[in-house]
Amino acid sequence: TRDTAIRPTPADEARAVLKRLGVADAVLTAGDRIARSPLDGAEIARLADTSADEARAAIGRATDAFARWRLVPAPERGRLVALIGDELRAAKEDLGRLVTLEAGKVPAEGLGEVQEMIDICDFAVGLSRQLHGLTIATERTDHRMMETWHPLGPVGVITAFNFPVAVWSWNAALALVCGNPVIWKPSEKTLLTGLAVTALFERAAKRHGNVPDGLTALLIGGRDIGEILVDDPRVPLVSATGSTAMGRMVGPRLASRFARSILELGGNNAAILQPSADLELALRGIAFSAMGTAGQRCTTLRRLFIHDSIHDSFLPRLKAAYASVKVGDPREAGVLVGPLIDSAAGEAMERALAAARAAGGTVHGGDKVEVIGQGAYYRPALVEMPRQTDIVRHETFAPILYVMRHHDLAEAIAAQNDVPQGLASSIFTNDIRDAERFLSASGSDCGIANVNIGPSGAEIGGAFGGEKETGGGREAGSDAWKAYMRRATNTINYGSTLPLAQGVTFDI
Ligand code: UN1
Repeated sequence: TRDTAIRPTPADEARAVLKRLGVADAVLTAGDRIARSPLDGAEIARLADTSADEARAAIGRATDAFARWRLVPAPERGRLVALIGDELRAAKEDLGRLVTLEAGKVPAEGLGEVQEMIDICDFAVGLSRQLHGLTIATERTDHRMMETWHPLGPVGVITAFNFPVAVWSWNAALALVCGNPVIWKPSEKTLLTGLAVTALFERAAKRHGNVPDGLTALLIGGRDIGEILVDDPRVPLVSATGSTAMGRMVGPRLASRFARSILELGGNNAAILQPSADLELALRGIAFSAMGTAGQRCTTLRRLFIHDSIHDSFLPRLKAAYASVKVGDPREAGVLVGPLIDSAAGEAMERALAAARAAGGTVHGGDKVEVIGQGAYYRPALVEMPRQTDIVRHETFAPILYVMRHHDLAEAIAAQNDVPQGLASSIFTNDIRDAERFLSASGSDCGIANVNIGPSGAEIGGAFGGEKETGGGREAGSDAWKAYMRRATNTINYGSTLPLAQGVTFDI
């Protein structure tokens, strides 16, 4: 369009934004790891990998930083996170734009991701005065029993391309107020946002004035560098977001050295549409959850179960929404669906659609669209499936929504739960029995279960994560902070006798 003709290339724009965010030009030509924009597939920078020795040295510095940071009072640690929040507010526009240029999100979602970072910083600052344990009634006279939460140690954070900065912040904001250093290995596909966030952290640390050297580190590299974090005994917790395949590698290795893990892996999120639903509201909720972020959220809606009685009237409305959504350069006004992260993601989408067709599915949309350069742009696909076949039970990280019919709620809940993943789920209904059934012990088996909103777009105030192959971890709000601390149970005897628990006697 005319609009694109006068626009700078994504690479030029990204370099200008990086400069404003404080990333030195020299860093962008320091090595041969290529950073690309999904908007056109073109190269933005060539970065230097972190060597294995450098990664181990960073873990060493974090270990030293831990010895100091754990002694800093928690609210004073919170002051650092407040300053990170300030820096994020000031840089919101630029960092949001960089998310658009490096991850392909439309501007509202790029900015939304930075807002999510600001929100978790605010949450963590409040938390820095609320890291409290319980006082528990003891069975013994003149005794007191309580629990104390202590800092844990350096936390490894492995993040995915689709939320290149927010997921770091969920982990880092909590870890830092909890007294822990943070060593971050971002996705190889989104290293530039990692560099920008690191520059922003360094400004906040300088303003704080009491931040030990090595409190945070950024590791640039592939799987080998992630493995160093996973295997190093000085790292007691690794929080990893990504594929189930990655989790299968990381989880057992952490377990074998008795380290903790927070795993946020695949999702295969569903919505159940009941006859009593507000269909206008449901249509919007489904459209956003299924097509937003080009289907590349862990929480993206991938399966829709429509009640038989409304199926034939609702489906045409959904098809119309799919046909009208604008796919293109996310910088262009009105575009709601940007590119997939790379051509491999596009090929995976094509393969999934072929498998769906082979299994009896009818595919609407899903065609490749030429936009700029080598960008992997696809129209979102709506796929009518006769039943929940293997491809439906598999997570394809692309905008594909499988639609199926159901006759009653029990059948729909059983189908929704009959997948290996357990992240997010939702029901659209105005019937209180349906809603409560869905939320009950015999309802959705997911970590997130919503009523009258889609499965994606969670606020940070709740604990985020899911069950089964999703990995079981919880991040962000509620009491997720407890995973980043070590709990000590303390029993104090302030009397002059020594009563033993359970009435045991031991007279010497
Ligand atoms: C993810 O896709 O990795 O609920 C996280 C949401 C966002 C986070 C998604 N707040 O969609």
